[in-house]
Amino acid sequence: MRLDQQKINQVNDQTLSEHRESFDHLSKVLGRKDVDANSIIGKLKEFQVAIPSWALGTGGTRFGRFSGGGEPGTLEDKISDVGLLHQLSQSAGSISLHIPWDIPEDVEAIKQLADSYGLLFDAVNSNTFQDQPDQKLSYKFGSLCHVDKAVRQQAIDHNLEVVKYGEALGSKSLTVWLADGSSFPGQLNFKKAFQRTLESLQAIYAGMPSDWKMFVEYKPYEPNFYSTVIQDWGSSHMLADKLGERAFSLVDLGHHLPNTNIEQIVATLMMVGKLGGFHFNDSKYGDDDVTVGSLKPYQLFLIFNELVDGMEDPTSNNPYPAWMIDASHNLKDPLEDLLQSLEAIKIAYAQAMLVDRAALEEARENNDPTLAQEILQAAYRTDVRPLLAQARLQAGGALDPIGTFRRLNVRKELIAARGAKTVSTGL
Ligand SMILES: [Mn+2]
Repeated sequence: MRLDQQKINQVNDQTLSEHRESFDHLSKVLGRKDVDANSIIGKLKEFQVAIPSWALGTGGTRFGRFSGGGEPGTLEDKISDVGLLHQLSQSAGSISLHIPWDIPEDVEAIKQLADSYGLLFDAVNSNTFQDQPDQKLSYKFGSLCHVDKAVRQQAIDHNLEVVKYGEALGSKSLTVWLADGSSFPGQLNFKKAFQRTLESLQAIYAGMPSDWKMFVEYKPYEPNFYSTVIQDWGSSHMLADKLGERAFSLVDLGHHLPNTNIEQIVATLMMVGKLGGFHFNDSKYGDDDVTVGSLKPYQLFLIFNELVDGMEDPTSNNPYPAWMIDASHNLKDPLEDLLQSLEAIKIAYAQAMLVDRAALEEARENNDPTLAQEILQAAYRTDVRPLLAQARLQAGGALDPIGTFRRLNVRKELIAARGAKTVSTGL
């Protein structure tokens, strides 16, 4: 469904003068610090985050899932939902497909549909963490690391098939996340499993078009509870390094053990030009439990501080990272949760752009941790929301995306069109 632009404008009009007042005030405050609000707005407008095709239904846990109404049942519906998010936020300009959950049957029609919403196809994602109904061999004991060559070949072939779909849609990268590992001590030969994984990834890498990138995602545990073959950024980087210049590590915020210094990982990977992709979420206990920025917004800011530093570093040859939201939308309306996520990501990005980098560097050179903290927190404590709202307004989006989503009764209309009891594929 497409929202009537007039209706978005009408909702915007109700708070427009209030917004203008806040924005003018913030512009003046930033101007006094020699910060040009318009240049930040320009960067915010360019910043686009991919929405994965599995994120549009209500999430759950292995104990249960309580689906909401009006969830998208087809790939077409999912694209339409991402279109809605993009229309409201002007920041969700691409979709990341999961194969085989979302195989496009008519590629041209799917491409046209996405195009009609102004959406591109970002990285495609393979799935060797579960068995499909028609699958010959099982991934119960691993896929790319499996002891049986035939299983490894099946997993390699699947990844290459995913690349084919991606190519047809205009994607330029493959994200590989493996569940491979072991649940019991002694089960797996760590060295052989790593070696076999590398060889399998090399076969996939060799089969990708020459302008494609591969992102190697890591995760410390789950679904295996003793060891994971690609457990951390070190393992991921070793693989990416051996694979070649078009292979990169992918950092997923939730794929770290508690208290890991993720911002340092980001800085280090960007220093060597190997941070290719980034997945956003937040978590208290593990993985992708909750909405981006809902628990640790300061950590998110510190991470963005390094991302901005890496992106602005003229000595770094790191490519522009592929951004994606990768979170389970438990309990909340997934579209509202994604709008909140987009807002949190852009707040952290805008705050990071406010950091006075020259002053920070000087404080570091002078061994002045107090001043360094003052500089960082001055940026973090700036309410940048008027900049985000102004960027959306200029691009034709909503001043208040969630408020507009509710005012226009979008979920109610989706339920009327798709039904009250719908279950979307995914997590
Ligand atoms: Mn991820």
